[in-house]
Amino acid sequence: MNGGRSFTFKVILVGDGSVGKTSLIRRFVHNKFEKNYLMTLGSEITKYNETIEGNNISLVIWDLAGQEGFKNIRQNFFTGTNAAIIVFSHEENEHGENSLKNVPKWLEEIAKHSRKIPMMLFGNKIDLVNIDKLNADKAHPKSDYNLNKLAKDMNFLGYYKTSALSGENVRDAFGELIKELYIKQMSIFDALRKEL
Ligand SMILES: Nc1nc2c(ncn2[C@@H]2O[C@H](COP(=O)(O)OP(=O)(O)O)[C@@H](O)[C@H]2O)c(=O)[nH]1
Ligand SMILES: [Mg+2]
Repeated sequence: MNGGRSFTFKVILVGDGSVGKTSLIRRFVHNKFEKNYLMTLGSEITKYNETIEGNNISLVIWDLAGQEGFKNIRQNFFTGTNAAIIVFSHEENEHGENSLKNVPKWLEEIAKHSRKIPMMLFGNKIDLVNIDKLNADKAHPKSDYNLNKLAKDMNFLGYYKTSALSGENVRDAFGELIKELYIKQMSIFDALRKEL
């Protein structure tokens, strides 16, 4: 019997400004997309609850709000986090390109501040690009081939192409992370139970 436990996981979203972190959280938690909203300074916290096999899973999702410079992020943003999502943008301009180039910097920042945690890579704003065209050229830095390889080399759990605007893959991508956190937690419980 595993029923009725409650687990709380802290998940952080990082990535350059404007890649769509806040929009992804809104899409996932409220199934909404808004073009304009007020940006606040600091970090914003959104709660999300789900039941798996009769167990209550609470995600506490931390979002950087308007202070995405690597150096500016305070320690308590990272402290105690159970998972991280690094977001870049697929938009085809300098901002989009830089957001991908900065992924290793975000990874370093996470490694510096927290222990080894599950991480996912989201390539957002997929609605703005022609994915078939990207994938037709395997050598393209943003082809599935190259980004899956990058995700593997950097020890991400996986790479997901998302759109907060259309909602494409958002539920699946967050769902995969929740499943991973849940399975990991349950295996710890099972190991402990065997010791008793
Ligand atoms: N086309 C498109 N625009 C998006 C998407 N996600 C976010 N945006 C827009 O990109 C801008 C920045 O989004 P925001 O969520 O504030 O990014 P953040 O700074 O990383 O939190 C806003 O104008 C959003 O409406 C997406 O998937 N597709
Ligand atoms: Mg934001």
